Amino acid sequence: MHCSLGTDENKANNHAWYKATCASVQEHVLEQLRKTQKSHYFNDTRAVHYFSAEFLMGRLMSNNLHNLGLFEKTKQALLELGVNLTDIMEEEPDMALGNGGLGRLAACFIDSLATLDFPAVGYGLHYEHGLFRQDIKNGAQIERPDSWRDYGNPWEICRPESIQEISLYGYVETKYKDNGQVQKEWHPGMIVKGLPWDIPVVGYGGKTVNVLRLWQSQASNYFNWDVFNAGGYVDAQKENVQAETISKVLYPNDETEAGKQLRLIQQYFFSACSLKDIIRRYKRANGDDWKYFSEQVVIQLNDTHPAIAIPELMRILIDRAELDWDTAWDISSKTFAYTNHTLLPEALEKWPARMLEKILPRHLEIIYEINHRFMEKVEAIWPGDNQIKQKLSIIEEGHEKMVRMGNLSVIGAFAVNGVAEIHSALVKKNLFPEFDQMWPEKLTNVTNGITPRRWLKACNPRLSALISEKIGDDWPLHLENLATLDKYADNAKFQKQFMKIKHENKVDLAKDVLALTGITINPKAIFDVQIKRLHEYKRQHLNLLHIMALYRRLLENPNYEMQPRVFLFGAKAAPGYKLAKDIIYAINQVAMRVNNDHRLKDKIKVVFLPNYRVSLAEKMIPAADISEQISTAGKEASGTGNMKLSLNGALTVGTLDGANIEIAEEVGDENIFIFGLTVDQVQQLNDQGYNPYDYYYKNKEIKAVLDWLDTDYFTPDKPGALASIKHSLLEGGDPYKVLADFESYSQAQLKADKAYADKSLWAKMAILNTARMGKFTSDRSIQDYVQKIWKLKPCAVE
Ligand code: Z16
Repeated sequence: MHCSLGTDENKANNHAWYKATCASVQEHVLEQLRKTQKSHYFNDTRAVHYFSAEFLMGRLMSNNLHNLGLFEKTKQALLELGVNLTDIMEEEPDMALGNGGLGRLAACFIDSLATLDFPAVGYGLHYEHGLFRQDIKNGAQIERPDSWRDYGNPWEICRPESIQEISLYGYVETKYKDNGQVQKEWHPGMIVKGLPWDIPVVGYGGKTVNVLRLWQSQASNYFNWDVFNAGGYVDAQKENVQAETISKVLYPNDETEAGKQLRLIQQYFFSACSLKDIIRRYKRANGDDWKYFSEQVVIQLNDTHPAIAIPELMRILIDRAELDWDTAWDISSKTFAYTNHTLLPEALEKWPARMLEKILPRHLEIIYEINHRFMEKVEAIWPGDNQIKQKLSIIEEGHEKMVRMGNLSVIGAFAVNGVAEIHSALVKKNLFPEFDQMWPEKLTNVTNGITPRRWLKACNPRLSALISEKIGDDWPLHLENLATLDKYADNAKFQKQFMKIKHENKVDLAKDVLALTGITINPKAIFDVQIKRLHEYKRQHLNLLHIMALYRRLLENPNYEMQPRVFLFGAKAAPGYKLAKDIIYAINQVAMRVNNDHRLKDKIKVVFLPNYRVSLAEKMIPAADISEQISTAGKEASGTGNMKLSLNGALTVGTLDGANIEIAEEVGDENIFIFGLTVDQVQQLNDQGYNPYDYYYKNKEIKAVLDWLDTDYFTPDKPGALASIKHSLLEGGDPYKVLADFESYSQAQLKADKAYADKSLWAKMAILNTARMGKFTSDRSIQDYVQKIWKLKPCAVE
């Protein structure tokens, strides 16, 4: 505090203590960072470069302290100074540089890479504003900017010595070399600077410290000189604004983003800066010889967002290094691997060819050439089959020519993976079947995982202590050891200890809920949690309809038997997603009615916690009894919240979708509440023609709750304010089969209710969930990537 803040402890507030503690911790971090970089340099190791438009890091203090093994010491030291570590950790803003699962997955993966001593760099964007802050006003979502760096970020290091410059716009000149060969030269219309900020990534055990390198865009003063000298001072400033807009804000859509120029520029900006950075480092070790590039460098594309890196590397190899096409393609296609995170057709990225031509004219040429050569391959396998050519082409011909980034990624990568068994099977069967036929080894699966350091050790200290007491303290590194807890599942004393901890966590959350919403909840009730982005396919409205059905049952029969239950929601809706916002509004309006209806005698409470984010997840997950994982089968690629909740002893009510299937395999069918249509049954229903009205007329409860939405019961003075939900489920055709799954969902909930009534049974099931989550450590995911795709060797750090 004295040396880095110039503040005296007598006048320090919590924020000053937070900053001072960071400064102290950072000294340890930076010393290990230096040693790590030295070791990687002298061992000249192959490294993975994880390209991701999103890294949802959350807070770093607690994680860094745990991973350095300094948590208890720091807590004690601060206590001696009269300061509470838990309080000052609340001062840290979340680094919310991501939307949801995809961004948080990237954060878990870099934690595991450092923990396992693999040389790795995360590359992304240094957004000035991360995902919007969500306020709830009169039940509706309001978005406000997230300003996570307003008071500085004590963890990040600015690296002006590693600035890169990248080009945009302009035109391509065709030239001829002395030997008659064509040489292309891109004359850019604009140059933008990329300034890297490094966030140290501390592995568990505190040995390896890798970096997350995030690029901030800046105007290039070099380029603006011309304009400036011509007297165009104001115009030059305009261009500065444009350049600095690139890294201003994270796009808040997690599944769709239609044709936004700035988004494409963001993607190219960080991909091109990162590639230049990699090439600079490669050349420092290997000179101008490209022969070893793909032996030293592997680049993982986190979805298609950075797929423009493929033509960018080709451009560098051909136009700059002057390699021939085949040599360049050989290098490039041995460098890139691609992870697919969704099958939703509206989420598969496509860019108008016209837009690419304007912003990246040379890249569009290269994409056409990649496609041309690929089409020859297709012709050789399926001679004369134009339908297959149309389907596999990178270029979609139509009203407007589009570039399909998914096809480009599969063609340009040596490996393509889905994120859970079922998802990868569907990627092969439905999304890319012909590609799978062409390259039977290319498509594969790596099931997602989560870091047990953040998602158990740091967020649930009580349960962590109990586990360590029973099975030793190496489970954060060897999560499969949790299986040893199996033998305590029937032990009455252990059950009591386990459930006492769950209760204490619920008491803590109840305090937070009261402080955040003014709603009082009973820690003895079932805490039923649905936390994830708001999406029709995730079916928060199925949960809501079931809550309304319970409400009706209780009104019709005041003696209706059920365990008291608190339904907790956390969800942000994309700002332009009308129905998602309507569902948030509906949850809040139902909550208002239910929570104030004394006839219910607190049997049901509904809580929507505003501004769901990583740090809020860390409070909700340890307190959850039930985990809602209720997506329409075939739609959720994996899910990762499902793993976090189950690891913390929550029982899943879920469909056979994504990683739920693998969770069920691990915990056993008797320790999970599975319901609903399977992927095949959804398909069948679609084939035979699905009519939601059948369910509306057949099931009285469904009809009653849907009609209820049409009244003003939940929206006094605003009749019909919730009608859009009913409309989407009836006239809208119910694309996500909410009504078809309602009955089965309701029965699964009934089973869960009955199970909770049996304290010992519930405790046993909860313990077995925790005990059987070993598979879902992100360390296992990373080992799978290393073996199947990256082929890395660990590199020890002193
Ligand atoms: C995202 O978070 C995901 C998919 C996607 O296309 C875009 C975003 Cl921002 C999610 C999947 O929906 C989820 O099932 C999966 O667990 C997660 O990515 C990580 O793979």
